[in-house]
Amino acid sequence: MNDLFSLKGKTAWVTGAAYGIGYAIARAYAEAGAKIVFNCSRQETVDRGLAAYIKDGIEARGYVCDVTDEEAVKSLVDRITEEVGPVDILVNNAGIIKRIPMTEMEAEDFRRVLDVDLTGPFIASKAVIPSMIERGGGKIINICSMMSELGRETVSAYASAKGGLKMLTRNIASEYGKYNIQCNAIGPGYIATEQTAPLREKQPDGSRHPFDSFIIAKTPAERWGTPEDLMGPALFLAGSASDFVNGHILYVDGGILAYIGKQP
Ligand code: NAP
Ligand code: GCO
Repeated sequence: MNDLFSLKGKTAWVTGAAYGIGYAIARAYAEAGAKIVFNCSRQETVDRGLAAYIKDGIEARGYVCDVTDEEAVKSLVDRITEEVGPVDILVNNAGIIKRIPMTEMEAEDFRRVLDVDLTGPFIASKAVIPSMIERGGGKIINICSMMSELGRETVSAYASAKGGLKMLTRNIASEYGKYNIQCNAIGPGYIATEQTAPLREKQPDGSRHPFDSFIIAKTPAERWGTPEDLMGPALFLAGSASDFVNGHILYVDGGILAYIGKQP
């Protein structure tokens, strides 16, 4: 049974895994025996991530590479293959959000969010699938969102991207399942990371941010998630335990999507 969750001998590439959700997922994979590689668009973030991995006793390789740059991603995959080994597990975690009311949002900003959060996973997946086919299979895990299912004010670009990522997940599963490639997604709820820090900032009087209180009322677990809450689900989708799971969006949200919300 332990082999169902073992990643011994596997190479896992987690995009954007310098901290936050990606880092927690990479840590879970390392503890399950995988070799870890990650990339960020900035050297300082890669350096920050490498320092964290070293502190946690994890051997990881970090590379500067913007997931929206197809030539750079292709070169990165060649470099990973040469320096570490062919990618067995890809986690499309790198992502950005811009919280702007839609009618005030520049088209360029909308396009950038779509480019990072949707085209990036397309580019990275396209870069690793041929080698996975040659080697008899692989795992692709996309990091979706509550916004793959729900909208809210100011996140039109992000919701459009994450909704699209849900369907890209299903399409990769459909197109490449016959090659023993499983493509699934994790849909985290509201997780306490740098990306959501603005939504949790204490008010000047020390009270909770209104959005913080809102999420607590919308979550049956009555708490924000932590990156560590995603480690088990991510490990399940990366190992042989999920070999017959394909095109699935696994929501890890404390019950938000099941719940109408607490009466104010
Ligand atoms: P985060 O703390 O903002 O970290 C994002 C990471 O992605 C950083 O390492 C960043 O490094 C990297 N990145 C951003 N743009 C990139 C690019 N173009 N190329 C390569 N790397 C890039 O994010 P997080 O909260 O951990 O979220 C990780 C993923 O989970 C995202 O896809 C997010 O949409 C999703 N998610 C988050 C939550 C949540 O509540 N936090 C919930 C659901 C889904 P650089 O800036 O140096 O590139
Ligand atoms: C927001 C948040 C969310 C979370 C996450 C929820 O502004 O609503 O940033 O989008 O990041 O995606 O699942």
